[in-house]
Amino acid sequence: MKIYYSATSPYVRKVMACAIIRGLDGRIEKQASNPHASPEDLLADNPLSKVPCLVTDDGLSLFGSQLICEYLDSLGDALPLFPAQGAARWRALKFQSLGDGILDAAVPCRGEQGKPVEAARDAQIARYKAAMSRAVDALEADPPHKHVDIGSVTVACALGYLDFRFGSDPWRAGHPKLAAWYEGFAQNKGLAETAPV
Ligand SMILES: N[C@@H](CCC(=O)N[C@@H](CS)C(=O)NCC(=O)O)C(=O)O
Repeated sequence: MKIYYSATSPYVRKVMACAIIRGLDGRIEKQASNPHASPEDLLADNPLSKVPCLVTDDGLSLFGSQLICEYLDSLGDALPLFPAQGAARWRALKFQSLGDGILDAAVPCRGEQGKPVEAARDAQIARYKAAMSRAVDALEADPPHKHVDIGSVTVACALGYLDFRFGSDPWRAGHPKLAAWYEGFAQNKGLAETAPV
């Protein structure tokens, strides 16, 4: 396995801590990467240009520390870090969300603090839009299935949010397969009843 790695990323740290705890770190090759420079190799595996990104021995690229940690939990026979069920599972996942939530605020906050005000705002908006655009391109190349699972539901919610908040910058142009998938999938009761207004 290979991980796109930044020594100061707390999300990378979380993944590597889990790998070490479960005795898997020896199976992971570290590739130093600066996600803010959007290097081609990282973009090829993660259109969001973020680290950590893990490429499995099967060639599957996984990004988002929660997903990567869950994948690592499926390997080997050490005790799992994701309790299988019951109160222990929900308590562990709740704390994972809380810890990640702190980082989701702290990491961009730290990044913005070092920049001049206007330049920081414009550069950050451009960067966010580029990540959204690459992610929509990736979904057009490989749209979700009609099957309802946590992945297709999350993608539909994300596209609905783009309609809701970025309607003047429509994502459907140039993405006909994804648009067709979304039109059908958005009819699902759970999506229809939760559409933002
Ligand atoms: N939700 C992601 C967040 C990853 C993340 O934001 N990583 C930072 C490094 S600490 C990054 O790659 N930033 C680049 C960017 O936001 O453009 C995770 O849990 O892995």
